[in-house]
Amino acid sequence: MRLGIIGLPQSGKTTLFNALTRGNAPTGMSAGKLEVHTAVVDVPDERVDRLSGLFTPKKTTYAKVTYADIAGLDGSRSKEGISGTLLNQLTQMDGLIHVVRVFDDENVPHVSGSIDPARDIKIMDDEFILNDLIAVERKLDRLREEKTKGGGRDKTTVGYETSLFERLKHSLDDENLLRDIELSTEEEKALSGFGLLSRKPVVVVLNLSESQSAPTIAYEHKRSRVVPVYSKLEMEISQLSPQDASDFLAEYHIEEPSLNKMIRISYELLGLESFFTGGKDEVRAWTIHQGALAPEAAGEIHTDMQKGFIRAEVVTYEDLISLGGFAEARMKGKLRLEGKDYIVKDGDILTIRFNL
Ligand SMILES: Nc1nc2c(ncn2[C@@H]2O[C@H](COP(=O)(O)OP(=O)(O)O)[C@@H](O)[C@H]2O)c(=O)[nH]1
Ligand SMILES: [Mg+2]
Repeated sequence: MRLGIIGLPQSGKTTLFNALTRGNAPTGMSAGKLEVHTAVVDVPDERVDRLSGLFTPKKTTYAKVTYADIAGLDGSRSKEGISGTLLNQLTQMDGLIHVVRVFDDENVPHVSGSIDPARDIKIMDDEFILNDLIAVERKLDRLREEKTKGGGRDKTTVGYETSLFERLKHSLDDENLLRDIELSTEEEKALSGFGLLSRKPVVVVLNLSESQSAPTIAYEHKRSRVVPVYSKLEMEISQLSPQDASDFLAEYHIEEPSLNKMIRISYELLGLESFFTGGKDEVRAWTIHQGALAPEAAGEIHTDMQKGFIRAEVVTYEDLISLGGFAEARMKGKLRLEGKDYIVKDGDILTIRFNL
C-alpha cells in the first residue's frame, strides 16, 4: 500500500511524515517545489505479535506501507494541469493523506494568508478535479480519433470507454469529485492504471496545535475521512522510547498514535484486509482486497501458488490462538479445507496446498 502525503506548503506534511515513519526529514523547508521523501514502515498488528509468540519462528514479517511526502502542490490551478513528474508521483499512490493546516503559529506564514481549513480542502479538491478533467478530455480526444481511424481495437470497447469517460466528464464539469460516483467492477477495471486523482481515497488530516480542539468540517464524500492529528506533538512522541511515548499519549489523551490510526483508516478506505501465514520458519502478514478469493491470496505469496493452487487450509486467528496450534485446531475440527471459490476473511491463517 502506497500512501501519498499532500497539502499546501507549510501545512505540516513533512512533520506528519516524520510522525508516521519515525523519521527526521527536515521540516519548515517548503518552497512549494517538487520534493519527495519516501519511507517503508511495518504495519503494526498485534495479531502478528501473538502469532509470533505461538510459533516462535526464525523470522517475523509485518505487512508494509510506503509513505511518500510529496511537496509541490500549491493550488495554483495551472491550465496545463499538474506538471508531469509531480503528477506521476501522485498517480502511483493507492490513497492520499491530505494535510490541512489548523495550527496557528505566527512564525509559520500561511500561503493563503489566513487559517481556513475548509477553503484549503477545497483548493486541493478543485485542483484535482481540474486535472482529472484535462486527463479525461485528452482521453476522449484519443477515443474519437480511434473511432474515426478504425482498424484499432474493436468498436464495442471503444464505445464502452467513450460512454464511461463521458460520464466522468459530466461529473467533473459539475465540479464533483470522481470519488463520489458509483462504478461497476468492470468500469473500475477500465479505469485502473489511469490514476485519476479525485477518485483516490483521501484521509483529510486536520493538523492541530497541542492547545487546539478540532474544528467541525463538513466533508461528506465517499472513500473520505476527516481525522484530527497533532502532527508536531506526534512527531516528537514518535522519537521517544515506547514507554515514554505511551506516557505522553496518555497525558495528552491521545487514544491511539497516528502511526496506527492512519494505517487502520487507510485499510478501511482502500478496502484492504490482512491474512497470515505461520510456521517454524516465518510468521507473516499479507495484504489483500476485501473479497479476494483463496487463489488470489495465494498469488500474493507466490505466483506459482496461485497457478498451481489446489486448496487452502484455513483457521481463524481467534481459533488458532485459543486452541494453541494447527494440530489442536485440526483435532477440534477448526482447520477447514477450502477451494478456489473461498473468500478469504480478515485474520484468516492460510496454508496453501499447490502443485506445479
Ligand atoms: N506550531 C505548530 N507548528 C507546526 C505544526 N505542524 C507543523 N508545524 C510547523 O510548520 C512548519 C512547516 O511544517 P512542515 O512539516 O515542514 O510543512 P510542509 O511544508 O507541509 O512539509 C514547520 O516549521 C513545522 O515545525 C503544528 O501542529 N503546530
Ligand atoms: Mg515538507
